[in-house]
Amino acid sequence: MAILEQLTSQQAIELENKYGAHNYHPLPVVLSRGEGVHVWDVEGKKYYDFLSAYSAVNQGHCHPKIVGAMVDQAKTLTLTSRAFYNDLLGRYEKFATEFFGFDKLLPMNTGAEAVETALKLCRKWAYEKKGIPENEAQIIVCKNNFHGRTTTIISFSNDPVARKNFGPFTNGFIKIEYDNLQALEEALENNDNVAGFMAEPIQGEAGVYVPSEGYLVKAKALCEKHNVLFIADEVQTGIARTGKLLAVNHEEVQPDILILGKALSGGAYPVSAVLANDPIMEVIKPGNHGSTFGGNPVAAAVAIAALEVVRDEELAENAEFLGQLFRSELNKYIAESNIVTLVRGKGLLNAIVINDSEESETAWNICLALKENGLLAKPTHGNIIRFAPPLVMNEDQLLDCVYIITSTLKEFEK
Ligand code: IF1
Repeated sequence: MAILEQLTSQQAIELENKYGAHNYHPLPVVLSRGEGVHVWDVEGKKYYDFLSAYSAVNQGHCHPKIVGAMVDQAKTLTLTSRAFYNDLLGRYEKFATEFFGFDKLLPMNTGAEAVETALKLCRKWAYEKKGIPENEAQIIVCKNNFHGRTTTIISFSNDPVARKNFGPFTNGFIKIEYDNLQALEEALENNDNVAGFMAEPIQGEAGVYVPSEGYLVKAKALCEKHNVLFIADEVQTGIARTGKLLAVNHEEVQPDILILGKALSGGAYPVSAVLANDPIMEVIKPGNHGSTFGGNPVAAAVAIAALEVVRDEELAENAEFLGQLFRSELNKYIAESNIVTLVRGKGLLNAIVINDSEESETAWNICLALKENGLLAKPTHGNIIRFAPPLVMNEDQLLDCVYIITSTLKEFEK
């Protein structure tokens, strides 16, 4: 511990470089503490966090209620496996199913695991309820999707960096254009073996791409017409991030299968879940699926606390209000800017597009300058910068951040 406390940023970075696999290219900042909307580096410099661990820390860093629930439960019982019952899981399942309006919940740990779970559930439903011939089920997905890193999930990614030399891949996926109802209709009409349609309500990794109004509700209606399950991956968009509890709530759509992760624990612990109603979830029987850690008592206690914070602190309403303010303030700047072409997003999931090529270093350099000025954000695709602060931010802090962002961008105006 003493050695760790004395580490400089440079030393910490060198350790990761030497002993860790190089599967990330982080911004050169080494964080050692977080509280609410702020994080501090090992030298003690304070930053606004405008990534929130990719929307996992919606409730703010080290929220006392969430950490308190975690610590209390960690001192009492951490893991039983599902070979035995524990006294927290059922309570959590009741709370979360009522919170989101589904009959049942299947607990997992990471987002990718929950996506895998949803795909397995969808296929099994298709064979046992819809009557698709064995091994023929197809699931429709969208171009430029991001659903995680497992072999099956990257099988239907179109990001060459995420896929290259990881084959052979899993079959059974049909890829269509996102935000294109005609493409969905054609895919549904041309194939009797479609089990599900899976989409992100806003494409995150693609660059915070918000679909046209009505897309989700019409996609759901098309799925219903063809007896196909509508699977919403709300791992990133869910839990108040976009200004509603779920991003599908903007169009009052109830997915057949809902996938949650990240902020389900407020970023304190890996907690993910798949929710569905009985006619779907009942196809899963003992031995079909599971996880050693999924549904453990610490996860259950943390998730209940994390959802209570979202409800009690009205984080969806705050995200909606601050999101409007953020975009309108940035739009005032963009009207006179040569370096930023637009801001888009919903609630506090937003991105700006930099007026430069996708291959340019400009967005990365802007993020380095933002870091110097006390705000942490990360480019998504080359020239796009995502802005997703914790939802516990207040109006003064948001305006302070708008000032940091616009004054930093001005340094880059040609
Ligand atoms: C990384 C993006 C965010 C997700 C959706 C499932 C998962 C994710 C919609 C898997 C994860 C993360 C993981 C992260 C980068 C990232 C991301 F930039 F790729 F788009 F959040 F903004 N579904 N998204 O967004 O969840 O297994 O990671 O818990 O480092 O790969 P996971």
